[in-house]
Amino acid sequence: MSTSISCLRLSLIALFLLFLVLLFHYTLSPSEFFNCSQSFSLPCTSRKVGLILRPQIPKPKTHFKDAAHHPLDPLTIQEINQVRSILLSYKPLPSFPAIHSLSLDEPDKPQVLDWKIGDPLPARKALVVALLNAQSHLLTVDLDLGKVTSHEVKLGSGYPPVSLEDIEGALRVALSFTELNKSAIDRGMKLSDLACDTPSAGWYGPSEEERRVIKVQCFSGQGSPNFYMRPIEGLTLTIDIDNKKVVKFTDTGRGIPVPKDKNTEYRYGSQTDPPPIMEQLKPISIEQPNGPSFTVENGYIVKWANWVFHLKPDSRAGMIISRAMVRDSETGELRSVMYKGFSSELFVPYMDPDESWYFKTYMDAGEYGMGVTATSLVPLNDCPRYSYYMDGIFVTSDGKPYVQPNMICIFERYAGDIGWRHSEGLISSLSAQIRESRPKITPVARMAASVGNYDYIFDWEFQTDGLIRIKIALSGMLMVKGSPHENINQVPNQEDMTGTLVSENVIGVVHDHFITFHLDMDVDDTNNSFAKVNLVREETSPGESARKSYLKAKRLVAKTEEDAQVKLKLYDPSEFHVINPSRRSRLGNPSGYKLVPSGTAASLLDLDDPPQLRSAFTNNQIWVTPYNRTEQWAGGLLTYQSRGEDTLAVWSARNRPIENKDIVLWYTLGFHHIPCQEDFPVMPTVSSSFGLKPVNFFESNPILRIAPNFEQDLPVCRAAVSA
Ligand SMILES: *[C@@H]1O[C@H](CO)[C@@H](O)[C@H](O)[C@H]1NC(C)=O
Ligand SMILES: *[C@@H]1O[C@H](CO)[C@@H](O)[C@H](O)[C@H]1NC(C)=O
Ligand SMILES: *[C@@H]1O[C@H](CO)[C@@H](O)[C@H](O)[C@H]1NC(C)=O
Ligand SMILES: *[C@@H]1O[C@H](CO)[C@@H](O)[C@H](O)[C@H]1NC(C)=O
Ligand SMILES: [Cu+2]
Repeated sequence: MSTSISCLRLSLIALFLLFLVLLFHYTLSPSEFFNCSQSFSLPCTSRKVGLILRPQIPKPKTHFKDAAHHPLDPLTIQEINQVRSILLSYKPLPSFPAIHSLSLDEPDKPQVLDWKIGDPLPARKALVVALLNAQSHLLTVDLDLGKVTSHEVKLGSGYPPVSLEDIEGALRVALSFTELNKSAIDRGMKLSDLACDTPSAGWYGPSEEERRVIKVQCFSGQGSPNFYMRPIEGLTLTIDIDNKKVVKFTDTGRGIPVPKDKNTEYRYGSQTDPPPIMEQLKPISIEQPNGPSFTVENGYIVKWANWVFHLKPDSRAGMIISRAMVRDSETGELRSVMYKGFSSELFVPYMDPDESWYFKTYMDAGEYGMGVTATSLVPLNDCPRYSYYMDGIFVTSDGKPYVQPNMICIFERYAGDIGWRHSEGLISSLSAQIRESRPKITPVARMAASVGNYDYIFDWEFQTDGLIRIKIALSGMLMVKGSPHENINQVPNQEDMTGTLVSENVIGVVHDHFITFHLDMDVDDTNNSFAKVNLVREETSPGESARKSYLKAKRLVAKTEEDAQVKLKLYDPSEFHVINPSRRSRLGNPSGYKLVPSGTAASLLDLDDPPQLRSAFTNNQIWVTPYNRTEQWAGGLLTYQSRGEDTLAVWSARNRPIENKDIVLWYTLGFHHIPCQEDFPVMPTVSSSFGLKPVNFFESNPILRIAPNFEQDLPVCRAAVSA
């Protein structure tokens, strides 16, 4: 939601970066899995095998010797260093630019598709987005040739994501600005009491063009780490990032008290109030005495049951899933489902036109980066025992690599759910009672980005029946507004507020979250079509039937991009299939995967509102474009202060043919958020998910013959009374 890094967090991050130079890595190797009990008739106690009481401490591992094994593997530390040295001696740049993004320039799709294990890797290339003298440079560095092979100065609107240096610089400018000091003192605070964050400025017309600007807003950082609940309302600085100057200072809201720190603490170890009045839970965890069933090979290839996919961290998207393939359980054939899937952009507009609020219309991936803000996951709480942790390798603005440890976790989920079931026996004519049921066990790849106050948890989950579920959960802190009111009976117009009073003097402002996914589906091959299967009501003629009406499924294959711009409608429903017209089942149905939407909030802003122009990719929930390797980021490559010239909506307006072509499906999952008191001082997670589900892809239920769970197969692990 908001995106901001406090002074506090900054110093933490600085410390963190120092740490990262040490290049620690944590993994869990198979040898570390303790055998629960070899003969499953015995319960496994900690006395017997030491399983329970052994803390799971991930082991540090260096990445210095990492090498790429797959065409899509992210750049290694050595490769990043090599890019840096090539750029250092690259003459056309008068000095070393600020690196805002440096990542693998993926080989062309046909090269990746043709590549087989054992083949030499296609040329390793880096795509660098850099800033020099306030101009964006796009450079391709070929590591095999050892040189820059393309160099473009980007004119037009938009800048790359802000760097940590930009944020630090802006905060330094703000904190040395005398007016801010004066405002703090006038409010009875010291400058050193403040925690400030740096919301992106959006784009609101000519006064903010031709220079990179960022806002600075401050909170009370005293007495509680949860400064987000303690805004100094109405105090906003606009900073010119490159010229390091305050270009605007507004200080309204002197009459609004800074909310108190009472009840804002959220750390377990710092609670002074008694624990909640509820029965305590007994210990619960799932046991995997033989370790999990997935493997991670060569760093980034995940294999589990019938699935194989490439999973990698990305500074901007967070996680990227590539080459997702499912094995046909009948034929053994490994079949392509999706070439690439990732969260391409987020849009988080706040609904308050006030001077200190109108600009809060974040595009978190392009303005900050979902990967760089995804810090280490917490074992046993963010991810269960037996998780495998993957590190991100990213780049600082001076072009040096650093490691984001434990950024992604992979684990198997068994939440007691059912994979399929049926029972018979109520009708006496059947001789035997039948009760057939299968457990649903899935692998999950997870990361959690803390973009300032808000936390976004992304899960990619794969099922044996071929379904892929993508889940987003929101947590963290609300972005709140200071208010003179302590109770709604003091509010003049309490039925018509821009938010909810969530604590004394604290309003949780209404806002939306939209997460737009790039889903390059390759169902069985690259050439696919998009079909809307529309449910339409048919009326019977008089006397024809006892029924007056029924539904028919009418299939419409989209010819061009416009046919595939979809606004979801409850009373005019459709299914959305990506089909391969040349691959047919034995019954003649085209092989397909359908998008199963949910969490269907749509943006209600005026289409000409500047934030909506920039985030026009949320004008529809579904779009389909022909594959184009440069069209990856729904809000444009250069999103910061963009004016909406390079969005998915602009690309789609070309109305290119999309039938029986390599196509990309785009889906936006939305949330409206009207805050409530339970969201204070930290929000319990709210989640929503969508599915990619096989339709006529398999000949029949692909998990018909999998075995059920039997008591004797499942060990029971008991915590010992004493170790
Ligand atoms: C677990 O059991 C396997 C197979 O019986 C054995 O090879 C392995 O050494 C055991 N591991 C531990 C940690 O006891
Ligand atoms: C803020 O103002 C106070 C009072 O004028 C002064 O003592 C202090 O040095 C100032 N701090 C900064 C960082 O300018
Ligand atoms: C995909 O279709 C195009 C024509 O639209 C054709 O030229 C191409 O060979 C097809 N590719 C595959 C892999 O079938
Ligand atoms: C690919 O996308 C870029 C950016 O939208 C565009 O300039 C280019 O014309 C596109 N190429 C094709 C073949 O559509
Ligand atoms: Cu929210």
